[in-house]
Amino acid sequence: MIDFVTAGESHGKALVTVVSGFPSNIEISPEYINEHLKRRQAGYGRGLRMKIETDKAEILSGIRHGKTLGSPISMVIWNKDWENWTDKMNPEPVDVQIEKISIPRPGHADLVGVTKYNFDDIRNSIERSSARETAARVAACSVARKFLSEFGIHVGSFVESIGGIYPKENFIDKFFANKINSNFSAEKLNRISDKSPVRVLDKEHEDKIIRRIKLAKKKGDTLGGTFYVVITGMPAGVGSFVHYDTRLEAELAHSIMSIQAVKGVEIGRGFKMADEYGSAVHDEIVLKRGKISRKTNNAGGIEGGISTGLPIIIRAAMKPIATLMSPIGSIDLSKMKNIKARRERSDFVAVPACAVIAESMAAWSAAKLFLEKFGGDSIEETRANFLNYTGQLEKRLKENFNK
Ligand code: EPS
Repeated sequence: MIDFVTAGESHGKALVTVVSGFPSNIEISPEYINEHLKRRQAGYGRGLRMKIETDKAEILSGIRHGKTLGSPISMVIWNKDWENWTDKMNPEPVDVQIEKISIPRPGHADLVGVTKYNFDDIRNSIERSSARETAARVAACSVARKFLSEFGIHVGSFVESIGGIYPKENFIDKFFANKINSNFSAEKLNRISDKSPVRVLDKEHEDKIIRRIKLAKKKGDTLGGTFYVVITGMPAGVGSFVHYDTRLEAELAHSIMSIQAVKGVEIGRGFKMADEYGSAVHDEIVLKRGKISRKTNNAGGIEGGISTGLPIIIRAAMKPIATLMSPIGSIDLSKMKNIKARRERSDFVAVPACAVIAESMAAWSAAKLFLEKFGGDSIEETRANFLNYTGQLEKRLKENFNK
């Protein structure tokens, strides 16, 4: 069973993660992890913090000469901004007076945090609820991503909309129509979307979105959006219907929903399916050149909590960033009076980054259930189990039904 924890405050010394449960002999380098950390930092609409930080993972344990040992992998990402926060965020008491924050931002964890943890300073809520924590998640999930790639399983994403601006033609429809070549790698999506500052797939759409973000910035406002994560190469049979917590859909939804500011998750055509006749949405089973396949992929690659072998398609919605430069109403907890909310240095839009984080979390969930199926203490053992199960599916089923 794989597991990871993260620790670290947004303006603390560092972010830390410990990853456990992966087999030995997975090849992984700091460059690989750092490439995904860099992707997480990008995107038009990020705040000034991203100019300060160049996130890099320092590996402390669990990897020797570029290969996993099977032991816990620990990593640290140093916060460059820490040097500007040594008093405010010192783990030890300090002599200087630190101004307390008493005005919560609606939509942020500020108020619920002080309510729940009985804090006397909103700073204590801000720091750990911050999406800065996702840098550690991306580092941790890079191990899962690399592991999956060894089996030809790839994870990619693109932004579908920001501020309600959708593309004229949605590339994802090709996936739902099962018109995508069976050896298409989701990495190709990243190769296109990573070139766009808003991670969309066409220039006209990009221009419209950038205009919308500029307008929001001018107004001191923020935007949210929607994005797709696609997993290709997953064989049929990962996840299970025998327990609620082994269902692949449930596992993925939990992972994606756990990302800061995500308010909605769909698998396949999700909510749209609810409006249609069954005959219009269920994916007809067909034989294509002797192989079991589907006419369409509206289910998004999962039926009964188990992967079908088609691309896994996840859509998520991120709400607009809560910190507003033209703030809305709040209260001052120290005076118990109505007042406008506080400003804090922040991003205006973080949907492109959120999609990269969602890729990472999706890779984690996919690797978790993949390993539960195929197991192994070394990647060689996992591979042997994998190869023994995949291939010859049609022959195996036909033989079973003729016994
Ligand atoms: C950050 C995410 C956002 C940024 C943060 C860095 O965090 P939050 O969820 O708290 O808004 O705004 O940067 C700062 C807190 C800052 O000082 O600018 C990230 O993804 O690294």
